[in-house]
Amino acid sequence: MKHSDCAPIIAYIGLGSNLAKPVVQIKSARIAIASLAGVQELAFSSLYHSLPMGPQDQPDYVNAVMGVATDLLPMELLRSLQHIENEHGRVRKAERWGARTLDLDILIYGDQEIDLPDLTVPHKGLAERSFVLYPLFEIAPQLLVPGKGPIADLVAECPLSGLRRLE
Ligand code: ROI
Repeated sequence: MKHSDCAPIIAYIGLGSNLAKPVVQIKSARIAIASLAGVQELAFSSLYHSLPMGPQDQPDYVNAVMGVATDLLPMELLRSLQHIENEHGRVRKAERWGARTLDLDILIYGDQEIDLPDLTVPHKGLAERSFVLYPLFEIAPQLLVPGKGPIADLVAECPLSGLRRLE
């Protein structure tokens, strides 16, 4: 759906997977996101290998960040991303921070700070998560993270914690 006559918003989406061939999941999700009506891909980071944050008895992750221009409202974008997660066999388990085939998070939505029951933007864990910050910095080195400041400053304060680029 297109909202009013507003210019498209630049948004950044975090992608993560640690089940069922994570690289395949991430590449397939990229195509699905770019195919959404009202979403246009602007940039896609390298793929990164990362150690699990949270419970350690789960496989390592593959992470990436995608930049898009979108006409979708934040909740429309969220619902579309959740639909793609479900199509990729995502099963929501009771365990917090467990393994997942595909996780799609809205990291940034223009310059907006959003605090809704189902959606917090910028993403809550952004500043502490190397697997989000470094790929985001790769594709948007000049970004100002709403409420938090320049991405370069956040990266400088965030240890790599085992993150490495794939390929
Ligand atoms: N850990 C890593 N390395 N990458 C993720 O994408 C990721 N996603 C999560 C939790 C379970 C917090 N840990 C993660 O949701």
